[in-house]
Amino acid sequence: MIFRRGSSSISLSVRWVIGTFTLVVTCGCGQPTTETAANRSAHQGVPTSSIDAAEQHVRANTPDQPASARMLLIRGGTFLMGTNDGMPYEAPAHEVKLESFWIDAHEVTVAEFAQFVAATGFKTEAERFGWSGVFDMKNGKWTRIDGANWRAPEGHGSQTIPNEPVTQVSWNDANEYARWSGKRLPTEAEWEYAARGGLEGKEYSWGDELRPAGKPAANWWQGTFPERNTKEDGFLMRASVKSFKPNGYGLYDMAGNVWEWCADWYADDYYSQSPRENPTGVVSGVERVMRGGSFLCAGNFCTNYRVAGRSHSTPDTGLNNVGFRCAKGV
Ligand SMILES: [Ca+2]
Ligand SMILES: [Ca+2]
Repeated sequence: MIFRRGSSSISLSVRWVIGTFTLVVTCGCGQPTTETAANRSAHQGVPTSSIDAAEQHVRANTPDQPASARMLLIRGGTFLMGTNDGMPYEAPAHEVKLESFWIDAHEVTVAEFAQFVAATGFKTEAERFGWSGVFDMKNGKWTRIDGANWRAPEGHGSQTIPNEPVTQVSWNDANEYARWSGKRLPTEAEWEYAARGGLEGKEYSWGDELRPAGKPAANWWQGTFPERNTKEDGFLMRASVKSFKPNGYGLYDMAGNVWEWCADWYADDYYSQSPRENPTGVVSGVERVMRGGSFLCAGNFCTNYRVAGRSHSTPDTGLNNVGFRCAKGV
């Protein structure tokens, strides 16, 4: 299925990637998809002192952070990235060594993104295009919806709550937020290292059991996708951040809730060629990495709430199940 985004030639293609339902939105209208002069101007002079102050309350790799802590320090180390027991593009499992870095304890929320917009006047790509991709729960397919954007992720009349993860933000939009807040997007390797939470070779960010103690430990799709969602975890769609227990590093929703953009360009075969130390993805590409799965990931379908799960989409894609969190060097 292909649509075209923009006045006459914008493309939104829906396609199946083995085991993964990926909606790819490609801007074909010639509009700039990177930072505009107006946005650059809007970012000048924005203080980052609030971010610095928040970090002072943060301790390293402990799960008992106060609610006000925004970033956690992940101490560098070596880990086994990927898996040999999953999809071909998740292999080979390979050793990666990372420097220490900071990462947001939870997905960027609607309230946090609203602060960015209020300070800068930023317009997301979905707002500029006038539409975005929404998963039609009734018909079980991705659909172009006019008026869908971060304020109304499912289109006109839909709503958000302040503490849910912001969605309908493209990779380009996420980068603008990160730059404004004095942060950056995490690399894919940083994201997976953080998601594993200090565990080695586990299937999920909390261990090997999908339902530890008999209950879902994250916001994913229970039931048969896309026909039936039993809502065993309590949520049909997005959940407020911190609705489930954090992983061993104190990070919330590293599995499910919403997909999270990473800095890297995506390549199926990257793991067979990536450097051992601080990998940052292939040099160029057409799609950016997304990690963690979302409320749409189901056991009968993609299981991308697994810690090794990977997906990807073009940098101007906006969807109602894709958000992000930020990272920062030490
Ligand atoms: Ca759910
Ligand atoms: Ca997530």
